[in-house]
Amino acid sequence: AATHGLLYPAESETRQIRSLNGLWQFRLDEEGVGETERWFAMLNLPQPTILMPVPASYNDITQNITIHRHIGWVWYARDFFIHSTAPRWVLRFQAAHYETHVWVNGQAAMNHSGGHLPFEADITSFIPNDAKSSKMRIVVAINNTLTPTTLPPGELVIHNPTYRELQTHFDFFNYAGIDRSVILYSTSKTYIEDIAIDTQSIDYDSQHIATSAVLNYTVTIGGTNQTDAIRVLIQLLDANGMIVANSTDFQSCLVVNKPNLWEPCGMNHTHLCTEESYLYTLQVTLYNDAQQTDVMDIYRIHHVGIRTVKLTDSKFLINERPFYFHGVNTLEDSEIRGTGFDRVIIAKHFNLYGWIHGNAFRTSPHPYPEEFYHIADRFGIVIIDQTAAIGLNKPEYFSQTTLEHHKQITREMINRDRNHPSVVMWCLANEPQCTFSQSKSYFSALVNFTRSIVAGRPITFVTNLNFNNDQCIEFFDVISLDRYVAWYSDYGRLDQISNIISQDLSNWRLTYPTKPILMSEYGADTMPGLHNDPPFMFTEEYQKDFYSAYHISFDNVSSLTHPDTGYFIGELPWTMFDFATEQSTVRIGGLNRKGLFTRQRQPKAAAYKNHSTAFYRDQVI
Ligand code: GCB
Repeated sequence: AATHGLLYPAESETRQIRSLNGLWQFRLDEEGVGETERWFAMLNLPQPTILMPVPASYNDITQNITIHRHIGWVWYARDFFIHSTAPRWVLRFQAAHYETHVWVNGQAAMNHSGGHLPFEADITSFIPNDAKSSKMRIVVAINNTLTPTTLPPGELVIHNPTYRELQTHFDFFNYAGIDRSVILYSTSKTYIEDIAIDTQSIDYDSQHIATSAVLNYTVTIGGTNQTDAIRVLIQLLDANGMIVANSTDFQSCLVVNKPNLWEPCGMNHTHLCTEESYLYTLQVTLYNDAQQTDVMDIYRIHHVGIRTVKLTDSKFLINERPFYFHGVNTLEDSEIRGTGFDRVIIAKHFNLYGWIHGNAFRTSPHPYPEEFYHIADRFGIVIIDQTAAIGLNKPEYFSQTTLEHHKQITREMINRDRNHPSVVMWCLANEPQCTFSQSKSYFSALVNFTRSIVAGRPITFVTNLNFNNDQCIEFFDVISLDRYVAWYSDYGRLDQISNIISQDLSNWRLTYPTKPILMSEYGADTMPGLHNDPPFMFTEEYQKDFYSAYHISFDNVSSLTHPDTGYFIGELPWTMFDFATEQSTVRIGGLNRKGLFTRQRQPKAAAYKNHSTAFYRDQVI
C-alpha cells in the first residue's frame, strides 16, 4: 500500500537518492484491458509503444490528437538496477494524475488516488535475493478519468464509441501522466519517518527586535517497535552552521536566543523578493545506542524559518506586523510539458516573481511541486496552499465519499507542506457552490477535521458567491473573493469597477466584521499585441486599466495604508501566465489569456503595472 510522502527525499550520510526520471515505455490502453491481460507481468508492454519523458504530462508530447485528449488508462514502464546493499529502499512518485497503480517486478506495490501530491512504498521485499541479477522493472498504470467522487470532480459522457467527453467544472486542461519526478531512495532499517517543526512564539524588545523564540517539534521513527535503545539528537544550526539549540527528546521545544527571523519580502518587510530570507537547518540524528556512537539515520531540513502567523479582525500578521498579500496567482502549466515538473520553468517563474515584486501566491488549482516551496522559503515569498478541490458545483458532489477523499488530500498536503515557513494559510477549496445545505455540513466537517490535524495557521477557501448567499464562509478565518466585474459581467465597463467592487467589499465587511478580506482572483483575457484606444476588452490597454480600477477600491480599505479602518489584506491577480484549457468559444487557441505574461513567459503591458498604489508607496527601488 502507498503511504503519502512525508519527508522530502534528501541525501545524507545514511541516505542515497536515485532518480528514475528519463524516457519510459508508454502506451494508451483505450479498451482498459491492461490489468486483465496482465501487462504488468510482461517483459515489455504490448506494441505499439512510444517513448515518453518522465516527468511530463503525456498529452502534448506527440502530434497525435488521440493522445492529447485521451480519457482512461495509460501505461508506463522502465527497467533499472539496484546495486547497493542499503537495508531499505523506497519508491516515491512526487505526483501522478489521477488514479495510479504501480507494480514492481510483476507484483502490486502501491495504488494512489489524487494528483499533485507524493506517494511512496517500501519496495525492499521486491528486490531479488540473487547476487547475479539486480534487475528491477516498474510498471505504472494511470487513469485520468474524473468522477463525482474525485477532486476535482467530473463526469464521463459517452456520446458514441469514438466520442467520449469528460465534463468538468474547472478551467484548465486535465493534463495527466507521471507529471513529477520518480525517485528511489534508501534509508536505514530503523529510520526517521517524519519531522514536524513550527514556531510557537517569538519575544521582542521595545524596538521590535526578536530576543528569543520557541520552536515546537516532533520526530517520528519508522521500521521498529523497539524504541528503548534508540536515541535521537536534534540540532538547530544557523546559516553559518553553528548549533544554536539542541535536544535529545523525540518531541519537545527548542529555544533560540536572538533569533534571525524569517521575513516575507517586499512591502514594509526587510528584503526584496530577489534577496534571501533567513533559514536555519534542523539536523536530526538517530543512534542505535545510549552512548550515541552508532549512527543509524540522519535527516536535515534546510528550510526552517522562525516566524509567527496571526490574524486580527482586520489584519494578517507575520511576526506581529501587518502583511499585505501582493503577488500573482499562477498555474502549473507550460508548453509541451503541460503540468510536467521542470526546473527551468520554476526558475523562470521566480525570476519573474522578483521582477514584478510579487511577495505571495496561492497554489491554484492544486498543490505545486515541493521545489516551489523550497524557493519560496528562500526568498521570503508567502504561499496560500490550496487543495485540488475545484469544481464542487453540484449537490451530489458533496457526498460522504468525497468528504473522506477531501480529508485525505488535505492531510497529505498539510503533512507535506507544514514545515515550510512560506506556507502561511491553508485553502481548502476553489469556488465550491456553497448555496446547498449539503455544502454547509460538508465544509463544517472538513474545517473541523483540518483544525484537528494542524494548528497555528488560518484556513480559507475561495468564493465567487455573494455576501448574502454563501453558506460556508462562517467556518473559515479569511474571506477570499474571486471577482470578474467588467469581464464576465458588465462587458467593457471599466468605469463601473471601482464602485461595484467597493460596494461589494463593504457588504462583506458589514456581514462578517471579524474576518479580513483578500481578493484571491481578478483578471481579464488579453491578446498580446491587440490595441485599442479607448480600451476595449481583450486589448493590452483594457487589462492595464482593469487592474488600476480594482486597485482604487483596494487602496481605500487596505489594512496597510489604513491601519485603523482597513480590513483588506491582499490582491492576487489572475493570472501570471496564459495557460491551457479545454477548447471553447471563449478560449482562443485553447488558452485562458488572463496572463500578465504569455505562456512563453513574455510580459504584456499590464505586467509592468499590476500593483496597487499601496505597494508603490512603500517599495519603489
Ligand atoms: C475562476 C476560476 C479560475 C478560472 C478563472 C477564469 O473563477 O477560479 O480557475 O481560470 O475564473 O479565468 O475564468
